[in-house]
Amino acid sequence: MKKIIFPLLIVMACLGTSCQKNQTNSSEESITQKPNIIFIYLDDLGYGDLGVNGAKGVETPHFDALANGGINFTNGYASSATCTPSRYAAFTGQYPWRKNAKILPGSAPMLIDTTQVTLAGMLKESGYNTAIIGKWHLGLGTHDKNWNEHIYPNPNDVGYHHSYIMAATQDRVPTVYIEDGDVVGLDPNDPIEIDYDNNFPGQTSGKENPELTTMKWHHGHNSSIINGIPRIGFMKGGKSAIWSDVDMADHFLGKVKNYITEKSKEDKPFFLTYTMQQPHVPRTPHPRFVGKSTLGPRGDVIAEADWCIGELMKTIREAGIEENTLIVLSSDNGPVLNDGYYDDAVEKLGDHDPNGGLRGGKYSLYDAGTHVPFITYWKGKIQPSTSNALVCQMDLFASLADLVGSKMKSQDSENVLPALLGTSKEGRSSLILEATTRTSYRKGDYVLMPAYEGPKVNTEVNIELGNLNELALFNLKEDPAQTKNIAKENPELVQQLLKEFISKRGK
Ligand code: NG6
Ligand code: CA
Repeated sequence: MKKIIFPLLIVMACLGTSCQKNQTNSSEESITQKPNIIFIYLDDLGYGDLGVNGAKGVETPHFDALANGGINFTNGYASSATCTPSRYAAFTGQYPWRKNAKILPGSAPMLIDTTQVTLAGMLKESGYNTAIIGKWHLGLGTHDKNWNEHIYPNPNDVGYHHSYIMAATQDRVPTVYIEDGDVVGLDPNDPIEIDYDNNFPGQTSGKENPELTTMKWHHGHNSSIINGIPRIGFMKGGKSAIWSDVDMADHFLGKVKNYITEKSKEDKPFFLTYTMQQPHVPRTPHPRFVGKSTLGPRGDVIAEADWCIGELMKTIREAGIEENTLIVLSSDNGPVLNDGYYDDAVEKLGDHDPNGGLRGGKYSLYDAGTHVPFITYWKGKIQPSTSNALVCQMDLFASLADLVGSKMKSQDSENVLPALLGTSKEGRSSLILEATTRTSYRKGDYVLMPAYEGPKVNTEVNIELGNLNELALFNLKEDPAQTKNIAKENPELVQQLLKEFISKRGK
């Protein structure tokens, strides 16, 4: 891979005040400048949820434009079938099971150690402005943090210059935005208190006061009621800081647009992590998106997310940086329909298949748990194509390090930059995948799934978990729906894969 250089000439050319600093003025510049990088990370978006991957009942023209104008990966993976572990891997380049990463409550302390290498930190050290806007869900501060004071550590202590986030998920307290470690809009006379075990005396809850809710809980989600929505965890106070659910997409998008517009004027390139909340529960489309799909709120928030991506692209074009910006888009885990609220996701599904033909879903060790939309886009640099290269979000660290000429390394991240830029169809040769602490081993077209105890189906969400009675081998190319266990016919291959898996997994 040719190293990207930043010639003195361009640096000098950009020293003049009238220079549009970060813009691409010539094709020569576009290959010599370090590009801006935007990582768009959806929450629970399935492989089949995009028009380009076969979605029905929801149109996704802006997602599709990125996929059709860039590379649409048919073997793109999150490291895990749930959020916190996948984000941990994507942001650090390390397998999440090394850290025992699991879905965190909103009160959890920061999972990433401040001494750890991170993707954002590597890019910061390589001269980038770095920011995260959207969902975090990797813990904040310490165990005994006080939400009414500056929270340390926060994303700014693990590589980001700027952060504007929600702490965990839209369904978890605290339901407030946090900017650079401080709750936004907090009235000191109405302090926030958070408890994940016990309610505060005199406060209502979804469990005891279902009549006060405007969105009904199906399982879990019966603690504090905020904006009519019963949440996970109890929260008291902080009224002036509480977010508006239906405005969340616009709110984060506004921050994203401002960031892009401002930073595109600076000498430095920027790395923006835009972690969108859709289509995770509670699905609260802005009223102008209600009914945009035939799928109910789940489809409507996908349409809303699609519109946001269109707005982001418009902002990039207006800033004149489209040819100098690499966009990577993916999702933190596979899809789920009923994830705890009655919101018609099941009833209005019609013939839409969020899994895109894959088996399982969120929480599952089957393929749909981790096999997600994965797109790279860079106008003028990436030739439109589809790629079956095996790539994982965890590989962003090593790949982008190569792109920007950084020598930093992270334990499990592999350099798949040629695949991400489309100059090669080769990705990684193998990958360990994780679902709620269980792991499987992907190698080439095969996946080896060990036997695990536990329920076959999570009946609340109606997803097959991939707890098999006996070890299984599937050929995902020939059998993407994992219907035929071919372990018995391939004893040597099984032995070989098992050996590799055990040596890499360490058990
Ligand atoms: C589960 C929640 C689910 C969702 C998930 C996290 C219940 C019963 N279910 O525990 O609704 O919030 O955690 O999703 O509480 S993730 O995409 O952030 O991993
Ligand atoms: Ca998720």
